[in-house]
Amino acid sequence: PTVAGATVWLTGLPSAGKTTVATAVAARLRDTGRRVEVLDGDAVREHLSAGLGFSRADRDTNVARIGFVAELLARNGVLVFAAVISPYAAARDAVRARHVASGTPYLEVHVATPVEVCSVRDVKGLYAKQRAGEIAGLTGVDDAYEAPTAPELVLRTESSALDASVDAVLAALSERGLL
Ligand code: GGZ
Repeated sequence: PTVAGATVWLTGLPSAGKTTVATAVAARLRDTGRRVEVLDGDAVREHLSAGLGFSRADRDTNVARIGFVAELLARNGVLVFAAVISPYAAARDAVRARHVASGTPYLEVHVATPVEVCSVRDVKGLYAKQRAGEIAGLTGVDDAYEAPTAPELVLRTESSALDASVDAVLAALSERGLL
């Protein structure tokens, strides 16, 4: 039988650590010979979602597109790590429903780094730009973030090391027989 794929959907604020965790988990799994793909919101916005902005409608479209691709890959044996802010619960739930409909394993991971920590990390300088009035509608500051209510896993990156977060994701997959 073909190996089971899965989608691991990492949601959280800008600079929460979604991409860092996704990339690190993917690297570990590639070393074991698994087929792995990372779908990063920021990268997808240069290609599949080029031209989309940060209105609710555009964010929902972006999330739906990434969810569509993730399900295709996961259904075909790939372990997919989607690192996407995905601020709206309804859009995330639709992605989950698409996976459930095809019997494709789906894990939602809330990268729950508080905004106070994210804004100090400020990897891309967005929080500083928002404070300076150069951008508006920054998720978690002056735009919505609807935290997941029933994620399979919550990561507290402000108090645990990257390795511990990676191990937690791997354990969640392993518990479900997906590794
Ligand atoms: C949120 C923004 C914004 C605003 C630009 N709000 O950390 P980054 O910088 O490199 O990646 C973020 C990316 C968000 O893309 P997503 O596809 O993950 O978002 S969503 O799920 O909401 O569609 C961030 C950058 O775009 N960025 N302006 N106002 N993030």
